Amino acid sequence: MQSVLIAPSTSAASSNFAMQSYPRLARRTMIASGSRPLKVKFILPALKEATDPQWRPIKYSLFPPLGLATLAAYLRPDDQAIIVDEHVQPLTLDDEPDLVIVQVYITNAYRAYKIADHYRSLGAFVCLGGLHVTALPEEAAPHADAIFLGPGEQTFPRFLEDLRTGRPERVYTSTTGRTLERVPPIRRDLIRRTSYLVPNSIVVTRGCPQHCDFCYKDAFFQGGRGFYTQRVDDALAEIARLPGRHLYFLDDHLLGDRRFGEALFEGMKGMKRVFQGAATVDSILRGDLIERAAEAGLRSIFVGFETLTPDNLKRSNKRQNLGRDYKAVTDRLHSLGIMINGSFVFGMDDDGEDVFRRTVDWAMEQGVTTATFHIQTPYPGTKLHAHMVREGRMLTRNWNLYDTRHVVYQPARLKPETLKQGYDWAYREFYRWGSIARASLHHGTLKHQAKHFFYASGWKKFEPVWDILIRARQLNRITPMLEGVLARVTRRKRQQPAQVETQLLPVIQPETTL
Ligand code: B12
Ligand code: SF4
Repeated sequence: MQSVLIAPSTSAASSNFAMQSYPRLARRTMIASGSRPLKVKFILPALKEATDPQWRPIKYSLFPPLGLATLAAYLRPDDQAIIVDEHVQPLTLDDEPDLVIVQVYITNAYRAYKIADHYRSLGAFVCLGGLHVTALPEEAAPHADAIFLGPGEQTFPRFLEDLRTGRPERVYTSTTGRTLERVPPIRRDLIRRTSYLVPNSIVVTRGCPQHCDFCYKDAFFQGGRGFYTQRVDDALAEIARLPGRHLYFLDDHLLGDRRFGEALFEGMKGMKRVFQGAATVDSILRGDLIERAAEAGLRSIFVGFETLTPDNLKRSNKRQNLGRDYKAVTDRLHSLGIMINGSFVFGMDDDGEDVFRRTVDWAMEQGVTTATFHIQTPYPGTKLHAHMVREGRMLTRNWNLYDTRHVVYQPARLKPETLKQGYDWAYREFYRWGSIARASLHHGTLKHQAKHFFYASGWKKFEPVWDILIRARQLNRITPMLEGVLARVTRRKRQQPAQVETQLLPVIQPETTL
C-alpha cells in the first residue's frame, strides 16, 4: 500500500486544490471523453482481521459481493470491469483503473478509505458508497470524488452518465423513484464462484417493512421507499440463471410482502430448489406463507428473536415481536422441517447478568439449530445510536470494534466486561457437545435429532476443517455437497414433523442483526 497523499476535499474548492497539487489527477477529468470505454475496478475491502493469519476465513468466504455485482450491471458492454473481494483474494494496488468503486461497511471503513486515498493519488476517479457512507457521509467524503447515499440502483447509472459527459456530482443521494423493476441482470460473471461456499446468494427485495431502532435500515433507506421487491418474473428468472440447487436469500425479510412471497414460492415450486432465508417472528406465525415457502424448498431460516424480555422489545421498537409466542414460532418451523438460526442480542437496557443463561437455555430447550449471538451495537445513523449519544453512553468511535463482538457503549445494567464475558460464554455454552446434543433431543424423530446434531456441530466444531479447505482453494469441492445438504425433507402431511435426511454439513448463516 502506498502512502496516503490526498488532502481532505469536502468541497468543490478543496477538490480543485487537490487537483492542482497532483498533476496525475488530470486523468480523472479525461474520463469525460464521451464514448471511451472505462476501466472500472470494484472493491470490497476486507476488515482488519482478514489480514491477520489467525483470522477465520470461513466466515468471510460465504457470500460474494452482490452489491458490487449489481452496480457493475450498469456499465456499457465495452467497459472493462473487475470485482475484487479482498476477503477471498489479494488486492493489487499497482494498476491504473479509470474508475474505482468501493463498498464501505462499518468494519472495513478505515481500510476502504486508505484504498480510496491510494487510487485517488494515482488519478483514478473514486466512488464510495454503502451503509457506512450513508450513515456518515461527512466522514467518507474527503476520501472520494463522489459519494453515494442509499441504494445504488437509481444513482449509479445517473452518475455514469454524468461522468461520461464530464459533469459528475460530489454527492448522489437515492430518494424518490426507488425500484427494482427493469434493473439489468446482476453481473455474476464477475464473481469468482469457486471462492465462495454459497455462490448462489441472491437478493430479491430491498429493505424491510419494520422499523427497529437498532437496525441500519431506516437510515439507509431514508428519503424514499424502505421496502420494495423485484417483479416476481424477474426474481424467478434470476433464480433460473443460478446453477445447482441451493440458494441463499440474503433479503432482510423474505416474507415481508405476502403477495410477492406467495407468487415467488408458487413459481419456485417446480424448480426443485432448496433454500435458506430470513424472516421476522410475526411473519412466521401469520397466515400460511411459511408453509408455502417450505413447499417451495425453504429448509433453514434466520429468525430475529433478539430478546426474551418484552421491555427490551418495546424500547427498541421491535413491535412485531411483542406479545408473540416464540415457542409457537419454533414449533411451527420444526413441524415444517425448517431449521432455525436464532438471532439474539445481549446488552439491551433491561438485560442483567441472568440474560446469558436464560437465553441460551431457552434456545436449547426450543431446539434452535444454530444461534447467532450479538453484543448490542449502536450503529451510527440508527435511532439507538442517537439515543446512546444523547445519554453520553458511547465508549468508542473505533469502527473496527463495531462488529457485534465488542462492547462499544455503556450498558445500563451490566459492566462492559460482564457483557463481553457473558457473550463469549453464550457461544461456548450453546456449542458445547453436550448442549448440541441436548438441543437435538428436542425433536421428535431420530432423523431430525441427528440432522440437528450434525448441522450444529458441523458449523462450529469443524471450523478448522473448513478453513483448511479454503486455504487450499478447495471450497468449490464443498459447494455441490452443500447443494445437497438441505435437500430431502419428506413430509407426511401438512404440519406434521418432517422426515429429514441427515448429512454432515453445517447451516451457514450470515451474522446479521435481523
Ligand atoms: C451477506 C452479509 C454479510 C456477509 C458478506 C458480505 C458481502 N460479501 O457483501 C458476511 C457474513 C461476511 C457479513 C459479515 C459482517 N456483516 Co454483514 N451483512 C450481509 C447482509 C445480510 C447482506 C449484504 C448484501 O448482499 N446485500 C444486498 C446488496 C444488493 O446490497 P448492498 O451490499 O448493500 O449494496 C447496495 C448498496 O449498499 C449500494 N452500494 C454499496 N456499495 C456501494 C458503492 C458505491 C460506489 C455505490 C454507488 C453504491 C454502493 O448499492 C448496492 C445496490 O443497491 C447485510 C444485510 C443487508 N440486507 O444488506 C448484512 C450487513 C451489511 N452486515 C452487517 C454487519 C454489522 C456485519 C459484520 C460487521 C457483523 C458481524 N457480526 O460479523 C460482519 C463484517 C463484515 C465486513 N466485511 O466488514 C450490517 C452492517 C451495519 C453497518 N452499519 O455497516 C448489516 C447491514 C446487517 C445488519 N442488519 O446490521 N455480512
Ligand atoms: S432488525 Fe430486522 S425486522 Fe427490524 S427493521 Fe431491521 S431488518 Fe427489519
